[in-house]
Amino acid sequence: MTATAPIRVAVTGAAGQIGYATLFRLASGEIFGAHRPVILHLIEVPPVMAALDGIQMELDDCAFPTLAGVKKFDSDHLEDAFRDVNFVILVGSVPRKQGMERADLIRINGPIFTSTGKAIQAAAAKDVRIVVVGNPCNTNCLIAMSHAPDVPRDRWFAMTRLDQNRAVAQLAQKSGRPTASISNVAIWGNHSATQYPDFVNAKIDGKPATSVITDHAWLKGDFITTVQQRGAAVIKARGASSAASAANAALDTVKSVIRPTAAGDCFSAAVWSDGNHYGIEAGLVTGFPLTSDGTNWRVAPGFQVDDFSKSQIDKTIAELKQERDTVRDLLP
Ligand code: NAX
Repeated sequence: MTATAPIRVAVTGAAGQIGYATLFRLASGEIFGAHRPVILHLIEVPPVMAALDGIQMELDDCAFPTLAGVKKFDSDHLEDAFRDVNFVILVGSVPRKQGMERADLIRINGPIFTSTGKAIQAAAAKDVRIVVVGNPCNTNCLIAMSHAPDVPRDRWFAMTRLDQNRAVAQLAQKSGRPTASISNVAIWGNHSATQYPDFVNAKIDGKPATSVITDHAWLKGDFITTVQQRGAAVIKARGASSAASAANAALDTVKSVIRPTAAGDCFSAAVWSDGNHYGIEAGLVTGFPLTSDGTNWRVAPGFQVDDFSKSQIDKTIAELKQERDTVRDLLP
Protein backbone atom coordinates (compact mmCIF):
# COMPACT_ATOMS: atom_id res chain seq x y z
CA MET A 1 0.00 0.00 0.00
CA THR A 2 1.18 3.53 -0.73
CA ALA A 3 0.53 6.24 1.82
CA THR A 4 -2.59 7.46 0.02
CA ALA A 5 -3.99 4.13 -1.16
CA PRO A 6 -7.34 3.49 0.49
CA ILE A 7 -7.37 1.11 3.41
CA ARG A 8 -10.20 -1.40 3.31
CA VAL A 9 -11.75 -2.30 6.64
CA ALA A 10 -14.36 -5.03 7.03
CA VAL A 11 -16.69 -5.13 10.03
CA THR A 12 -18.96 -8.12 10.64
CA GLY A 13 -22.07 -7.55 12.73
CA ALA A 14 -21.96 -4.02 11.33
CA ALA A 15 -25.57 -3.25 12.22
CA GLY A 16 -25.22 -4.50 15.80
CA GLN A 17 -24.54 -2.31 18.82
CA ILE A 18 -20.76 -2.52 18.69
CA GLY A 19 -20.49 -2.51 14.91
CA TYR A 20 -22.61 0.63 14.66
CA ALA A 21 -20.47 2.39 17.28
CA THR A 22 -17.29 1.41 15.42
CA LEU A 23 -18.05 2.46 11.85
CA PHE A 24 -18.21 6.21 12.21
CA ARG A 25 -14.87 6.48 13.96
CA LEU A 26 -13.25 4.19 11.38
CA ALA A 27 -14.62 6.46 8.64
CA SER A 28 -13.65 9.71 10.35
CA GLY A 29 -9.88 9.59 9.86
CA GLU A 30 -9.26 9.18 13.58
CA ILE A 31 -7.82 5.68 13.27
CA PHE A 32 -5.83 5.62 10.04
CA GLY A 33 -5.11 9.32 9.70
CA ALA A 34 -6.62 12.36 8.03
CA HIS A 35 -4.95 11.58 4.69
CA ARG A 36 -5.74 7.88 4.40
CA PRO A 37 -8.99 7.16 2.54
CA VAL A 38 -11.04 4.38 4.12
CA ILE A 39 -13.35 1.96 2.30
CA LEU A 40 -15.72 0.18 4.67
CA HIS A 41 -17.03 -3.33 4.02
CA LEU A 42 -20.15 -3.81 6.15
CA ILE A 43 -21.14 -7.42 6.73
CA GLU A 44 -24.40 -8.70 8.24
CA VAL A 45 -26.64 -11.75 8.18
CA PRO A 46 -29.19 -11.63 5.32
CA PRO A 47 -32.26 -10.62 7.43
CA VAL A 48 -30.41 -7.55 8.72
CA MET A 49 -29.12 -6.25 5.38
CA ALA A 50 -31.79 -3.54 5.16
CA ALA A 51 -30.41 -1.95 8.32
CA LEU A 52 -27.09 -1.52 6.54
CA ASP A 53 -28.84 0.73 4.00
CA GLY A 54 -29.78 3.04 6.84
CA ILE A 55 -26.25 2.99 8.23
CA GLN A 56 -24.87 3.82 4.80
CA MET A 57 -27.22 6.82 4.65
CA GLU A 58 -25.88 7.99 7.99
CA LEU A 59 -22.29 7.50 6.88
CA ASP A 60 -23.09 9.53 3.74
CA ASP A 61 -24.64 12.20 5.92
CA CYS A 62 -21.45 12.60 7.95
CA ALA A 63 -19.68 13.67 4.72
CA PHE A 64 -16.38 12.39 6.08
CA PRO A 65 -13.58 13.55 3.75
CA THR A 66 -11.73 10.28 4.45
CA LEU A 67 -14.58 7.91 3.59
CA ALA A 68 -13.89 6.66 0.07
CA GLY A 69 -16.58 3.99 -0.18
CA VAL A 70 -19.10 1.80 1.62
CA LYS A 71 -19.84 -1.73 0.44
CA LYS A 72 -22.44 -4.04 1.95
CA PHE A 73 -22.27 -7.80 2.02
CA ASP A 74 -24.30 -10.61 3.48
CA SER A 75 -22.65 -13.37 5.48
CA ASP A 76 -23.45 -15.95 2.78
CA HIS A 77 -20.87 -14.25 0.52
CA LEU A 78 -17.87 -13.90 2.79
CA GLU A 79 -15.18 -14.13 0.12
CA ASP A 80 -16.69 -11.12 -1.67
CA ALA A 81 -16.95 -9.38 1.68
CA PHE A 82 -13.29 -9.87 2.59
CA ARG A 83 -11.88 -9.23 -0.91
CA ASP A 84 -8.66 -7.17 -0.57
CA VAL A 85 -9.42 -5.99 2.97
CA ASN A 86 -6.49 -4.82 5.10
CA PHE A 87 -8.23 -4.89 8.47
CA VAL A 88 -11.08 -7.06 9.67
CA ILE A 89 -13.05 -6.48 12.86
CA LEU A 90 -15.05 -9.60 13.65
CA VAL A 91 -17.94 -8.53 15.84
CA GLY A 92 -20.79 -10.56 14.33
CA SER A 93 -21.86 -13.50 16.42
CA VAL A 94 -24.86 -14.82 18.25
CA PRO A 95 -25.12 -13.18 21.69
CA ARG A 96 -25.44 -15.27 24.83
CA LYS A 97 -29.07 -15.60 25.85
CA GLN A 98 -30.54 -16.26 29.25
CA GLY A 99 -29.99 -19.84 30.39
CA MET A 100 -27.29 -20.46 27.78
CA GLU A 101 -24.07 -21.96 29.10
CA ARG A 102 -20.72 -20.65 27.87
CA ALA A 103 -20.06 -24.04 26.25
CA ASP A 104 -23.35 -23.74 24.30
CA LEU A 105 -22.30 -20.33 23.03
CA ILE A 106 -18.94 -21.68 21.93
CA ARG A 107 -20.63 -24.45 19.97
CA ILE A 108 -23.08 -22.01 18.32
CA ASN A 109 -20.51 -19.40 17.31
CA GLY A 110 -17.61 -21.72 16.45
CA PRO A 111 -18.86 -22.60 12.96
CA ILE A 112 -19.26 -18.90 12.04
CA PHE A 113 -15.53 -18.47 12.62
CA THR A 114 -14.64 -21.56 10.58
CA SER A 115 -16.10 -20.06 7.40
CA THR A 116 -14.77 -16.64 8.32
CA GLY A 117 -11.20 -17.89 8.62
CA LYS A 118 -11.41 -19.68 5.27
CA ALA A 119 -12.82 -16.63 3.51
CA ILE A 120 -10.21 -14.29 4.97
CA GLN A 121 -7.45 -16.57 3.74
CA ALA A 122 -9.03 -16.86 0.30
CA ALA A 123 -9.75 -13.19 -0.33
CA ALA A 124 -8.13 -10.69 2.03
CA ALA A 125 -5.11 -8.50 1.24
CA LYS A 126 -1.70 -9.99 1.93
CA ASP A 127 -1.18 -7.60 4.86
CA VAL A 128 -4.55 -8.34 6.49
CA ARG A 129 -4.87 -8.02 10.26
CA ILE A 130 -7.84 -9.27 12.21
CA VAL A 131 -9.34 -8.29 15.56
CA VAL A 132 -11.91 -10.74 16.99
CA VAL A 133 -14.49 -9.15 19.27
CA GLY A 134 -17.42 -11.62 19.11
CA ASN A 135 -17.48 -13.92 22.10
CA PRO A 136 -15.98 -16.20 23.19
CA CYS A 137 -13.39 -14.11 21.38
CA ASN A 138 -10.20 -16.01 22.28
CA THR A 139 -11.58 -19.34 21.12
CA ASN A 140 -13.35 -17.84 18.09
CA CYS A 141 -10.00 -16.35 17.09
CA LEU A 142 -8.31 -19.72 17.54
CA ILE A 143 -10.93 -21.35 15.29
CA ALA A 144 -10.72 -18.69 12.58
CA MET A 145 -6.91 -18.63 12.43
CA SER A 146 -6.80 -22.42 12.35
CA HIS A 147 -8.80 -22.29 9.11
CA ALA A 148 -6.48 -19.70 7.59
CA PRO A 149 -3.06 -21.34 7.85
CA ASP A 150 -1.59 -19.11 5.12
CA VAL A 151 -2.35 -15.95 7.08
CA PRO A 152 0.57 -15.47 9.48
CA ARG A 153 -0.43 -16.09 13.07
CA ASP A 154 0.84 -12.70 14.22
CA ARG A 155 -1.99 -11.03 12.27
CA TRP A 156 -4.68 -12.32 14.63
CA PHE A 157 -5.84 -10.58 17.80
CA ALA A 158 -8.72 -11.30 20.17
CA MET A 159 -9.94 -8.34 22.14
CA THR A 160 -8.88 -7.96 25.76
CA ARG A 161 -8.46 -4.21 25.41
CA LEU A 162 -11.82 -3.43 27.01
CA ASP A 163 -10.57 -5.30 30.07
CA GLN A 164 -7.33 -3.32 30.00
CA ASN A 165 -9.24 -0.04 29.76
CA ARG A 166 -11.55 -1.10 32.59
CA ALA A 167 -8.52 -1.94 34.73
CA VAL A 168 -6.90 1.42 33.95
CA ALA A 169 -10.10 3.21 34.97
CA GLN A 170 -10.25 1.32 38.29
CA LEU A 171 -6.60 2.04 39.11
CA ALA A 172 -7.05 5.72 38.23
CA GLN A 173 -10.12 6.06 40.42
CA LYS A 174 -8.55 4.25 43.38
CA SER A 175 -5.34 6.29 43.23
CA GLY A 176 -7.05 9.58 42.45
CA ARG A 177 -4.80 10.03 39.41
CA PRO A 178 -5.91 10.66 35.81
CA THR A 179 -6.07 7.68 33.45
CA ALA A 180 -3.10 9.16 31.56
CA SER A 181 -0.98 8.43 34.65
CA ILE A 182 -1.67 4.69 34.44
CA SER A 183 0.52 2.49 32.22
CA ASN A 184 1.77 -1.05 31.67
CA VAL A 185 -1.54 -2.76 32.45
CA ALA A 186 -1.70 -6.30 31.07
CA ILE A 187 -4.63 -8.67 30.85
CA TRP A 188 -3.61 -12.32 30.92
CA GLY A 189 -5.64 -15.23 29.62
CA ASN A 190 -9.26 -15.35 28.54
CA HIS A 191 -11.69 -12.49 27.94
CA SER A 192 -14.02 -13.92 30.57
CA ALA A 193 -14.56 -13.86 34.30
CA THR A 194 -11.29 -15.80 34.77
CA GLN A 195 -9.08 -13.16 33.14
CA TYR A 196 -6.24 -11.78 35.23
CA PRO A 197 -5.84 -7.99 35.22
CA ASP A 198 -2.20 -7.62 36.27
CA PHE A 199 -1.64 -4.95 38.92
CA VAL A 200 1.85 -6.25 39.81
CA ASN A 201 3.44 -4.73 36.71
CA ALA A 202 1.07 -1.76 36.40
CA LYS A 203 2.50 1.70 36.94
CA ILE A 204 1.04 4.94 38.20
CA ASP A 205 3.05 8.01 37.22
CA GLY A 206 5.86 5.59 36.35
CA LYS A 207 5.93 4.04 39.84
CA PRO A 208 4.72 0.52 40.68
CA ALA A 209 0.96 0.60 41.28
CA THR A 210 1.56 -1.48 44.39
CA SER A 211 3.63 1.34 45.89
CA VAL A 212 1.04 4.02 45.09
CA ILE A 213 -2.01 1.97 46.10
CA THR A 214 -1.11 0.55 49.49
CA ASP A 215 -4.45 -1.24 49.90
CA HIS A 216 -3.14 -4.53 48.56
CA ALA A 217 -6.22 -6.40 49.72
CA TRP A 218 -8.19 -4.23 47.27
CA LEU A 219 -5.74 -4.95 44.45
CA LYS A 220 -5.94 -8.70 45.03
CA GLY A 221 -9.69 -8.67 45.64
CA ASP A 222 -12.17 -6.03 44.50
CA PHE A 223 -9.93 -4.65 41.76
CA ILE A 224 -9.73 -8.02 40.03
CA THR A 225 -13.38 -8.97 40.50
CA THR A 226 -14.62 -5.53 39.42
CA VAL A 227 -12.72 -5.83 36.13
CA GLN A 228 -13.74 -9.47 35.66
CA GLN A 229 -17.43 -8.71 36.32
CA ARG A 230 -17.64 -5.31 34.66
CA GLY A 231 -19.53 -6.56 31.61
CA ALA A 232 -22.27 -8.02 33.79
CA ALA A 233 -22.40 -4.83 35.90
CA VAL A 234 -22.92 -2.72 32.76
CA ILE A 235 -25.72 -5.02 31.56
CA LYS A 236 -27.42 -4.77 34.95
CA ALA A 237 -27.23 -0.98 35.04
CA ARG A 238 -27.84 -0.16 31.37
CA GLY A 239 -30.12 -3.02 30.44
CA ALA A 240 -27.85 -3.73 27.49
CA SER A 241 -24.28 -4.92 27.09
CA SER A 242 -21.24 -2.67 26.75
CA ALA A 243 -21.27 -1.27 23.24
CA ALA A 244 -19.60 2.15 23.00
CA SER A 245 -16.80 1.09 25.34
CA ALA A 246 -16.38 -2.18 23.43
CA ALA A 247 -16.23 -0.35 20.10
CA ASN A 248 -13.74 2.07 21.60
CA ALA A 249 -11.59 -0.84 22.77
CA ALA A 250 -11.67 -2.49 19.33
CA LEU A 251 -10.43 0.77 17.81
CA ASP A 252 -7.82 1.17 20.57
CA THR A 253 -6.58 -2.31 19.64
CA VAL A 254 -6.16 -1.28 16.00
CA LYS A 255 -4.38 1.93 16.99
CA SER A 256 -2.05 0.11 19.38
CA VAL A 257 -1.06 -2.37 16.68
CA ILE A 258 -0.32 0.26 14.00
CA ARG A 259 1.35 2.86 16.22
CA PRO A 260 4.52 2.50 18.30
CA THR A 261 3.97 1.73 21.97
CA ALA A 262 5.40 4.33 24.36
CA ALA A 263 8.57 3.28 26.18
CA GLY A 264 7.77 1.46 29.42
CA ASP A 265 4.16 0.82 28.41
CA CYS A 266 2.33 -2.13 26.88
CA PHE A 267 -1.07 -2.86 25.40
CA SER A 268 -3.22 -5.90 25.85
CA ALA A 269 -4.60 -8.25 23.25
CA ALA A 270 -4.96 -11.99 23.09
CA VAL A 271 -2.61 -13.55 20.55
CA TRP A 272 -1.40 -16.99 19.55
CA SER A 273 0.93 -18.45 22.17
CA ASP A 274 3.99 -20.07 20.61
CA GLY A 275 4.99 -21.62 23.94
CA ASN A 276 8.01 -19.34 24.39
CA HIS A 277 6.57 -16.72 26.72
CA TYR A 278 5.87 -16.79 30.44
CA GLY A 279 5.46 -20.57 30.56
CA ILE A 280 2.13 -20.50 28.71
CA GLU A 281 1.67 -23.50 26.46
CA ALA A 282 1.58 -23.23 22.71
CA GLY A 283 -1.63 -23.34 20.72
CA LEU A 284 -3.88 -21.10 22.77
CA VAL A 285 -5.02 -17.55 22.00
CA THR A 286 -4.35 -15.78 25.26
CA GLY A 287 -3.99 -12.27 26.63
CA PHE A 288 -0.39 -11.10 26.88
CA PRO A 289 1.30 -7.75 27.42
CA LEU A 290 2.38 -6.59 23.95
CA THR A 291 4.42 -3.77 22.44
CA SER A 292 4.41 -2.58 18.85
CA ASP A 293 6.97 -0.67 16.79
CA GLY A 294 4.13 0.45 14.53
CA THR A 295 4.59 -2.45 12.12
CA ASN A 296 5.47 -5.52 14.17
CA TRP A 297 4.47 -6.42 17.69
CA ARG A 298 6.01 -8.70 20.24
CA VAL A 299 5.19 -10.10 23.65
CA ALA A 300 6.61 -7.60 26.14
CA PRO A 301 9.54 -9.12 28.00
CA GLY A 302 10.40 -8.68 31.66
CA PHE A 303 6.98 -8.84 33.27
CA GLN A 304 7.24 -10.04 36.82
CA VAL A 305 5.03 -13.08 37.48
CA ASP A 306 4.93 -13.72 41.22
CA ASP A 307 3.17 -16.66 42.89
CA PHE A 308 -0.13 -14.77 43.15
CA SER A 309 -0.05 -13.82 39.47
CA LYS A 310 0.97 -17.33 38.47
CA SER A 311 -1.99 -18.88 40.28
CA GLN A 312 -4.35 -16.40 38.57
CA ILE A 313 -2.82 -17.02 35.15
CA ASP A 314 -2.99 -20.79 35.63
CA LYS A 315 -6.75 -20.54 36.29
CA THR A 316 -7.53 -18.60 33.15
CA ILE A 317 -5.24 -20.76 31.00
CA ALA A 318 -7.06 -23.85 32.31
CA GLU A 319 -10.34 -22.32 31.11
CA LEU A 320 -8.86 -21.60 27.67
CA LYS A 321 -7.73 -25.21 27.40
CA GLN A 322 -11.25 -26.36 28.27
CA GLU A 323 -12.71 -24.09 25.58
CA ARG A 324 -10.22 -25.41 23.05
CA ASP A 325 -11.23 -28.95 23.94
CA THR A 326 -14.91 -28.05 23.49
CA VAL A 327 -14.24 -27.06 19.86
CA ARG A 328 -11.52 -29.57 19.06
CA ASP A 329 -13.57 -30.98 16.18
CA LEU A 330 -13.64 -27.49 14.62
CA LEU A 331 -9.83 -27.23 14.68
CA PRO A 332 -8.20 -28.81 11.63
P1 NAX B 1 -25.49 -7.29 18.75
O1 NAX B 1 -26.40 -8.48 18.90
O2 NAX B 1 -26.01 -5.93 18.93
O3 NAX B 1 -24.83 -7.35 17.29
C1 NAX B 1 -24.33 -8.50 16.73
C2 NAX B 1 -24.58 -8.39 15.25
O4 NAX B 1 -23.91 -9.49 14.62
C3 NAX B 1 -26.05 -8.49 14.89
O5 NAX B 1 -26.42 -7.34 14.11
C4 NAX B 1 -26.15 -9.79 14.10
O6 NAX B 1 -27.11 -9.70 13.06
C5 NAX B 1 -24.74 -9.91 13.56
N1 NAX B 1 -24.35 -11.27 13.20
C6 NAX B 1 -24.67 -12.45 13.80
N2 NAX B 1 -24.11 -13.47 13.15
C7 NAX B 1 -23.40 -12.94 12.14
C8 NAX B 1 -22.61 -13.50 11.10
N3 NAX B 1 -22.45 -14.82 10.98
N4 NAX B 1 -22.02 -12.66 10.22
C9 NAX B 1 -22.20 -11.33 10.31
N5 NAX B 1 -22.94 -10.75 11.26
C10 NAX B 1 -23.54 -11.54 12.16
O7 NAX B 1 -24.25 -7.59 19.70
P2 NAX B 1 -23.11 -6.58 20.17
O8 NAX B 1 -23.52 -5.95 21.44
O9 NAX B 1 -22.69 -5.72 19.04
O10 NAX B 1 -21.96 -7.64 20.54
C11 NAX B 1 -21.32 -8.38 19.54
C12 NAX B 1 -20.36 -9.38 20.14
O11 NAX B 1 -19.35 -8.72 20.90
C13 NAX B 1 -21.01 -10.39 21.10
O12 NAX B 1 -20.48 -11.67 20.82
C14 NAX B 1 -20.51 -9.94 22.46
O13 NAX B 1 -20.47 -10.99 23.39
C15 NAX B 1 -19.12 -9.45 22.10
N6 NAX B 1 -18.45 -8.58 23.07
C16 NAX B 1 -17.12 -8.74 23.20
C17 NAX B 1 -16.37 -7.98 24.07
C18 NAX B 1 -14.90 -8.18 24.22
O14 NAX B 1 -14.31 -7.49 25.05
N7 NAX B 1 -14.24 -9.06 23.47
C19 NAX B 1 -17.03 -6.95 24.93
C20 NAX B 1 -18.36 -6.51 24.42
C21 NAX B 1 -19.21 -7.61 23.83
O15 NAX B 1 -19.84 -8.29 24.88
